[in-house]
Amino acid sequence: MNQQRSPSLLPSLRGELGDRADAVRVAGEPVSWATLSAMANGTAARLLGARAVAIDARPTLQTVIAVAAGLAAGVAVVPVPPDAGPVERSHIIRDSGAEAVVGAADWPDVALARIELATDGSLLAEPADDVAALIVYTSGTTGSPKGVVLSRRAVAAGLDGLASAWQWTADDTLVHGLPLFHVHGLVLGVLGALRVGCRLVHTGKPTPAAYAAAQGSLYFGVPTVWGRVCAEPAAATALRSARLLVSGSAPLPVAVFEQLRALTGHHPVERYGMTETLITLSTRADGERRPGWVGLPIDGVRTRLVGDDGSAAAHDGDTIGELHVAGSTLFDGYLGRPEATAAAFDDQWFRTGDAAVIDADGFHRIVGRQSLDIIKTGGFKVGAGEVETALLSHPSVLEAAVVGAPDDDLGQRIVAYVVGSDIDAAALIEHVAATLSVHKRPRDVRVVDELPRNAMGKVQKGLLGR
Ligand code: MCA
Ligand code: AMP
Repeated sequence: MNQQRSPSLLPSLRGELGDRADAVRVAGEPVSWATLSAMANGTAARLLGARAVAIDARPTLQTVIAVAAGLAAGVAVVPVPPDAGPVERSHIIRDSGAEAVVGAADWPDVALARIELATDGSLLAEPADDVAALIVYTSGTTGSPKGVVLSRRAVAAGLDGLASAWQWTADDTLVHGLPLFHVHGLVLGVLGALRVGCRLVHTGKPTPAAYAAAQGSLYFGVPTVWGRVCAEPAAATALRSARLLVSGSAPLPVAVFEQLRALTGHHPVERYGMTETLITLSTRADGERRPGWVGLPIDGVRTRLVGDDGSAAAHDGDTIGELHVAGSTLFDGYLGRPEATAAAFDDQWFRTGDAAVIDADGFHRIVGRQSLDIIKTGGFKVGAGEVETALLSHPSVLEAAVVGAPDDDLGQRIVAYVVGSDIDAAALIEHVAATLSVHKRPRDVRVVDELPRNAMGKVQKGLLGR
């Protein structure tokens, strides 16, 4: 399958697959490939030569056109979360070096040139493979989010590997409603459809009712979405006619896997990845789908398991090691942070920070994160450090420690332990939502007299009740 792929990143937008009416539909708004291509290329002509452009990544057709425009121009696209508060937004815009905003953006505090979407234009030359396609911001344990530079080559390789694993073809109709500022919703969920040449229905929000109504063949969701689908059996049973249900971005609880199987008749495919590596592991459409396991490396990816002492951990299904990945889907580095990039690699191997096991058949299971300071909530990665910094910027907070607590719906929910005076929990939650973004807000605030610290003064998060 790979050998037959076009050298273009998005053949559907270069007229290589003919045209398709209603090819892309976002929140009810349809567009054909020909119109999308004309608008994207017309807009691209206004971007040529820019280093990077920002996009207010709302779940709209305009976002898809703006992203396609950046790609057509060979200008790195920086998707900004639409709910980002001023601190997070200005960090992303400054750090990325974005020189303009493409399309509508309600950012009163941002002094960047605005580039309107064009209504028409002709095809520009295909940019080279090694040009950056996207700069996606991702949280670490401490500090502000880092810009992950993803090349066109990595995006193409990652999508081709998934097309092969999932038998994803132009005959599919892909349905999802995931955010357009992360790899899952944007790279897999939009660029994937445009590369494979299948129809895309983006439901605006990933609600069970919208998934049921869309009548797709291929569905993407994070575990929170799948848990909510199962909680509405009428919606779940409507997915029986689908071909493949895919889960990723966080561990799919075995109970949700079993409920999905019972209600939809499908064993969901589970896949694993990171912003930095794109998707590296997946169960396959034509292979075993084992609850709790994320399968095998996709084409072009290699993995290894490294024990605490740096030696290779056994592939016996039990021995836990840190998962390292290498191959064609990896990012180019963290923008402007050579030390952080160097620290993330051991030679060609990217250290994922995830603990995993591999069995004798090469099947992988993700056991958890190595750091307590990375929280996955609703499929969003949030660094404890950035939330603590936001909390400490509130005048009533003297000390703060943030942890992830198990949550049936979100996987983990953000819990903040704070020391201070006259603490109003609701106001603190709102403060984080407005400063960073809504999904980074704590769901619980617990006021304590002091934080547990070791002799060095470091907070012992393991001792904080969950
Ligand atoms: C609540 N709301 C607020 C506040 N509190 N608004 C302003 N201020 C507040 N303090 C509003 C929200 O805006 C929203 O409104 C509504 O309340 C619900 O918010 P919330 O409860 O936070 O959302 P949710 O319904 O619980 O969201 C669940 C979700 C979401 C839809 C599953 O977590 C989600 O979209 N997750 C996907 C994450 C993802 O794509 N991750 C990929 C990254 P309204 O509804 O009106 O807007 S990982 C990745 O890319 C790697 C490579 C991978 O492996 O895939
Ligand atoms: P992000 O940086 O937002 O791309 O999130 C990447 C992280 O999400 C990984 O390092 C894992 O911790 C987690 N993750 C993604 N997919 C899965 C999965 N299928 N199972 C368990 N964890 C996952």
